[in-house]
Amino acid sequence: MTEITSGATGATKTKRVAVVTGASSGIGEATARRLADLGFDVVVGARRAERLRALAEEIGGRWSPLDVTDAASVDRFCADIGACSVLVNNAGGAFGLDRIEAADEEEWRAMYDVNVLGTLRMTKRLLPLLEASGDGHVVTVGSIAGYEPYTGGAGYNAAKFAERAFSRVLRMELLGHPVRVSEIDPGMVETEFSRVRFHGDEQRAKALYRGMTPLSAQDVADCIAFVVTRPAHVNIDTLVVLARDQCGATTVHRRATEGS
Ligand code: 8X3
Repeated sequence: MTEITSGATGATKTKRVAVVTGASSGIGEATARRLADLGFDVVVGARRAERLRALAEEIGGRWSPLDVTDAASVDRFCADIGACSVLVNNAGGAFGLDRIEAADEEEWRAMYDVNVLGTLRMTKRLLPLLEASGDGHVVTVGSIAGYEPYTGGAGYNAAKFAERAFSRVLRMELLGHPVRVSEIDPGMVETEFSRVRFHGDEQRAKALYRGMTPLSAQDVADCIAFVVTRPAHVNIDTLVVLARDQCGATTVHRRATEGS
């Protein structure tokens, strides 16, 4: 537990510090809000400083610019934290949906960098603080894409499979240490995810959710909140969470919509 002084009266309260990456939108933002509601001292990181600043002000948290693909940025961000009980490795994403014959090596590299190496950089840097807290917790946001490959998904699939391997190895290596390791693996969530994947093509991103009800960022944040609020001896290893309309990476029930 971390002793910090907070509140208008300056009273000393015990708050656990939670770091959330990729917190400027989507699952990261929703998670930061949920954890702040639960009484965590939330530290948010992302590249978009203005959105981050507004979020931190709103939730009474701390913020600092963070690019998990840049080791120096990770160092700067982590140097200011002081203490950490929970790390939510949420920063990540998919770039493109090309078949292997047309794969763009730069996109593959970028996916590996943000999803896999970004998670490594943050976890490695914060592990001493997580251990020192006496009840640390690393929560990594993976994906159903880490279980089921799909056509056009190879680069993202590979990154998400790797992230799952990372969590599993970390759990083994930390056995006997006071740090839990959990992965939250969602299916379709309506966030900026698909717009980014399709390079800003709004129509293509929207079409993905046609006739079905995807998860919201809040739905996934609820799962993360559940995982980090279990008693210290309970480790939720893996939580796969899909919309009721989805039962596999590519198996989706769609209702007829106007014009379809
Ligand atoms: C996002 C899920 O199935 O669109 O991580 O790749 S999927």
